Amino acid sequence: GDLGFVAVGFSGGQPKDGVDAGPAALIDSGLLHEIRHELGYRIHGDTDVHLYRDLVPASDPDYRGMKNPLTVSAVNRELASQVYQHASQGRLVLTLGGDHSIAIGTLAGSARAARERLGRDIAVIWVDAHADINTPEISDSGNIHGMPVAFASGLARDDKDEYFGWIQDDMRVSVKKLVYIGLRDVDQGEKKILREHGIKAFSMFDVDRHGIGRVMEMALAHIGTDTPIHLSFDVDALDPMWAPSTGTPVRGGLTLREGDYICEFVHQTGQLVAIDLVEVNPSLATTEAGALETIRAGCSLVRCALGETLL
Ligand code: DIR
Ligand code: MN
Ligand code: MN
Ligand code: MN
Repeated sequence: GDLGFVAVGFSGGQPKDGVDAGPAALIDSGLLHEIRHELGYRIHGDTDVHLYRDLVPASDPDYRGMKNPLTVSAVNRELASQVYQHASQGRLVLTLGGDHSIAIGTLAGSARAARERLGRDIAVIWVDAHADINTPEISDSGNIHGMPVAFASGLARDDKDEYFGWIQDDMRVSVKKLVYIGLRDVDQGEKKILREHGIKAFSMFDVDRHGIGRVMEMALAHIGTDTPIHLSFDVDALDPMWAPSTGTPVRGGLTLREGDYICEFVHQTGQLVAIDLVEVNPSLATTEAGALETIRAGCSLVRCALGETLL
């Protein structure tokens, strides 16, 4: 198959340094080599990590409580067009982050391309300990990596282009076709949004109750079997036992095997159009081994989403 590749070394959606080095760490551990030579994909797009330094303004004051709003908006606007270009050529798009704010751009690009090319709305499977659906007004932190689903779906909007006003109707995703898996640290205001919009969410309680196999069947039943799927995977969905080197680890998460299963299952639908793998921060583990484990876990998730472990 043809794979569109984008590596985004970006950390402006949250306060901790180091997540910008995530893509390089994943690439250095051999991920692209495996994708090319073991999985047999043709990789398109440049395999350098994009830092988008030229897009960072001299001054970027808080706006509506958001931190680094001009920077995050500008980087995502550029990223949306890169993802769109890959997707509109029929490539499966793999984006390596970076913090999760980059999903504003990846979702915008893949939503627009799917509408244009396939005449379809994309479904989003968001695998995360967190819901990332804060609007600027309800966010406690002001960190935009806690807001991407709100902007991508239009629950949060701004009419100024430089503050995400560039997100047009055909770039938006519907909360009706959104499914969460792995949630266990959701803010009060976010819970209210999930409830009021009837958003489908499988928390760790549901994973324990039904098992990951049944959860994936229910997730697919919700979005429908013939819908293009964008998988956005925050590595902090995994238990810190498997992925300690991430900005906001939360105990009681998915096992590596459950994470891999989600990716395998989504691959097997044949409907996967885009994958994001985000929040790998190699500098946060307390031990070198912790960083390596997290990178290994991230590579495993990507390989599973690309079909490696299926016979
Ligand atoms: C929190 C944390 N809900 C926030 N979000 C994180 O800042 O909005 N997302 N860590 O991955
Ligand atoms: Mn998270
Ligand atoms: Mn909070
Ligand atoms: Mn996230």
